[in-house]
Amino acid sequence: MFKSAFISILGLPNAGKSTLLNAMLDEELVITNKKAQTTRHRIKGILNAPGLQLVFSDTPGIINDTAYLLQDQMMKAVKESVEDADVLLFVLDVKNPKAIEQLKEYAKLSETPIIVALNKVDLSDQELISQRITEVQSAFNTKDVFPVSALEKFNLESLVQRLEELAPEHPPYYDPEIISDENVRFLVTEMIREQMLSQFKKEIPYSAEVVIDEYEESEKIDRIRATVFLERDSQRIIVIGKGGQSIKKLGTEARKKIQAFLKKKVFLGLSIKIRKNWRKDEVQLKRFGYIKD
Ligand SMILES: Nc1nc2c(ncn2[C@@H]2O[C@H](COP(=O)(O)OP(=O)(O)OP(=O)(O)O)[C@@H](O)[C@H]2O)c(=O)[nH]1
Ligand SMILES: [Mg+2]
Repeated sequence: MFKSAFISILGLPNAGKSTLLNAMLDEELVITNKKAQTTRHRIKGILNAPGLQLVFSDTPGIINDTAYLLQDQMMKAVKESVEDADVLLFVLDVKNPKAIEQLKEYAKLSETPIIVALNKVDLSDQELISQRITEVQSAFNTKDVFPVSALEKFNLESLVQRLEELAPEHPPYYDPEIISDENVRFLVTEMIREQMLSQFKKEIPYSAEVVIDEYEESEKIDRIRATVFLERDSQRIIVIGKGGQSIKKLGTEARKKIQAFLKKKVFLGLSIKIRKNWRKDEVQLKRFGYIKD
């Protein structure tokens, strides 16, 4: 008997959804960062075990007041992932009391079973954790609340075990050898964006989108050329930095990540282009893949 399930991971920005997915998969598949709204797309990550396949969807953090079309599209991706899930996995930062109210709206959208990961317990104490468990159980009408630390990989086994119990009998949906159906090009753009998030302040990472122009694979080395799109000329000056130092660091650090992921040598060439206000521009968002025809 084989079990397979689609599980959508939902939560507010910065709750630790992507960190939790990586921890369950034991892979650095999706990017994570201390800045909110790191994840922009729904991204699948697949956990394969004997007799079991759990197909997780990592999703962008839920925001109520969207400020531009990109965020509207991000919330659309969240709603879609609710519709086709067998189980909803809510991730709540144990220290954020507002999360429960905001997530209740999403719980109402479907009849799908909900299980809750109360994350970042490493930063909390037993009293707060117990209090939160009671609140969450009653808010979502579920007994399945798991205090976890995605960062320290604490208590993840019992969470996965419960997901296995809830999974319907079904043959695997994907080849059990793969951990994602995302193509390598997309994952590479994400790794470049992750370095932008770590390296640059304020608006710059939010104004950045990365596109692969050329990807030439060979036995020993992959040669990749990518463009970083920004919104303003002033941002270009910062990203390039004095004597090109900043863009050099961006390229070097991103290349290290990509090499570690691909387990292969990589050449990475970066250039910069400006697309004014692309986050509000429907045509650009279509080109960048946020709006599907
Ligand atoms: N201390 C602690 N930090 C955590 C834990 N889980 C995640 N974090 C940190 O919280 C920050 C946000 O983590 P992400 O996984 O990017 O959060 P997310 O929910 O995917 O965020 P968005 O994609 O922006 O919605 C990162 O700095 C993580 O290292 C945890 O269990 N404990
Ligand atoms: Mg994320």
